[in-house]
Amino acid sequence: MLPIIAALGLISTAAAHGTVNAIVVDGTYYQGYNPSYQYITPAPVTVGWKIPQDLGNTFIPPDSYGSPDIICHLGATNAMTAAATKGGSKINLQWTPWPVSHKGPVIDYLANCNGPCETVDKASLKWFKISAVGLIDNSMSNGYWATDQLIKNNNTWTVQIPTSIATGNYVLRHEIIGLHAAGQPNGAQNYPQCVNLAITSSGTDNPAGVPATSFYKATDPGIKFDLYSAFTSYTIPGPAKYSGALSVSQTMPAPPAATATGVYSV
Ligand SMILES: *[C@@H]1O[C@H](CO)[C@@H](O)[C@H](O)[C@H]1NC(C)=O
Ligand SMILES: [Cu+2]
Repeated sequence: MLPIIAALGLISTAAAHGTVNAIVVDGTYYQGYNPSYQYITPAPVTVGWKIPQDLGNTFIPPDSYGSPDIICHLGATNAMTAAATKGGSKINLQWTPWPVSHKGPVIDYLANCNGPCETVDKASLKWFKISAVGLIDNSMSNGYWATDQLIKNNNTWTVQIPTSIATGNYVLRHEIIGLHAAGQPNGAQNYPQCVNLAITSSGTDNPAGVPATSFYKATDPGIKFDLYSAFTSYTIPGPAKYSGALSVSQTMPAPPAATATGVYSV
């Protein structure tokens, strides 16, 4: 029996991180990507960027912040379709159960593909920040963080598409940074997840963005951060938020009203 328990222990440790399972756009459900889909023929068509190398359910550490892996996670390749959305749409991102220990900020960026996101070169994407929530208060030990709020709401985070941006095909880069080991050098754990959105909007802004490989440095105060120290504030890393960013209150999501057709569903 013991070896089996030990093996299970290893599996649950490896599975202790997470990925975005699905997104719900204005009530319509779209399956996300799962690394196991590489074994399915024909390959499932998802709005989530493909991360077949992420079978270990891992994270991107600070010494990879200059690598293309920070863009949309480990070895990510383009999603094969997009979810139709509008300026002002609310998007719920459903994570696999997030570990309570992995406290940290939840950050969202958009990048205009200036063409189809299904074929865009990810290195060419310039991102602008549309949402960033970090430490909310000190109501629990080691702080009450965006991740605690996400866990409370069925492991779901809601982001709203700015109404002021121009119509276009965009990639949404949604990210959790786990700070549970971030007091150590190279200890922060970034979990970026990307989905394609075809956004119809009455806005005209094309916010200037920056490549994801320039977002963070290992020494940023929000990256090298001791979660177990007596902190009272937290500085969210990365570029400043776009002026047209909308803030949305995080609530328990309603069940999806419909499932998207033409894309993979489990
Ligand atoms: C809660 O999350 C589970 C797992 O992701 C999902 O199947 C379920 O639909 C979610 N519930 C709501 C109300 O969104
Ligand atoms: Cu983990």
